Amino acid sequence: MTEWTVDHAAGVLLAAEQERTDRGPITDEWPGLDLATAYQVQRRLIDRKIAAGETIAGVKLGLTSRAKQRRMGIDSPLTAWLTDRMAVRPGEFLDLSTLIHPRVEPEIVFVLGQRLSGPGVTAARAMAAVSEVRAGLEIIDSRFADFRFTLPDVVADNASSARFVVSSEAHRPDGLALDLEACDLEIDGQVADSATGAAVQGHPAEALALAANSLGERGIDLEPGWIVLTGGLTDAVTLKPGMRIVARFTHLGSVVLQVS
Ligand code: OOG
Ligand code: MG
Repeated sequence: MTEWTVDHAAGVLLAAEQERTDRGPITDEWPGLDLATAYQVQRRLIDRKIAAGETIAGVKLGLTSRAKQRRMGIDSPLTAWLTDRMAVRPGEFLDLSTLIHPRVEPEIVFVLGQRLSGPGVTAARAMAAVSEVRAGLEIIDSRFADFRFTLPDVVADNASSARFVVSSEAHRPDGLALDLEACDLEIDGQVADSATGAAVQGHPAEALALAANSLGERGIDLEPGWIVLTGGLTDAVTLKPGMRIVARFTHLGSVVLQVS
């Protein structure tokens, strides 16, 4: 019998990512995996990536919209880590053979100009720390078969993080009504889904505050220069070879991903 530990779980998830194989939920084999331990697994996994030369690019929120919560059957938002190795330039081709079963989702992205230390961060304070707002696409790739997982599983798996694209166009936050900001998700020229920023916790600034507060409880600050992905606005779409995906926003501009 396997002795499940934080270290073992991190190793299992890293191996699945490297070998591009999916597996059953960890909680099937380790029912004792609770949320706090799952965040330790997530941290261990990132520490191993850092030891292997990756650097932290920022953080992401997951399951902040009803569309995502409904689809995944989990109604609590979570946080996870982004590294430099996950960044894909806008318009760059994504090679599907490097991933397991990737899906894409449009997101509103913040770049931080100031440190944010929770708990106690309000949406207004969070927004004041933002230097830029950008359009984004996140490519998620659960290490669990069929994206079937419980909350501790998906937390341990760094919230299915795989790749992300951030628009080169940047906007100052003042004057933007991000709850009203609309986004069409276009697949090969057809609008597949659409939403407004209000889909994410009522306002993306609430999602940023949530990240600052939940990381703050674990003694982690959000650092200047970090990117924050505020969570999928719509349900995610499965990527297929040759697809061209555009997240087209009303004021933030567009961001494109090409699949090879
Ligand atoms: C979990 C990751 C969720 C989001 O933006 O809601 C996420 C998943 O759906 O596999 O990235
Ligand atoms: Mg996401």
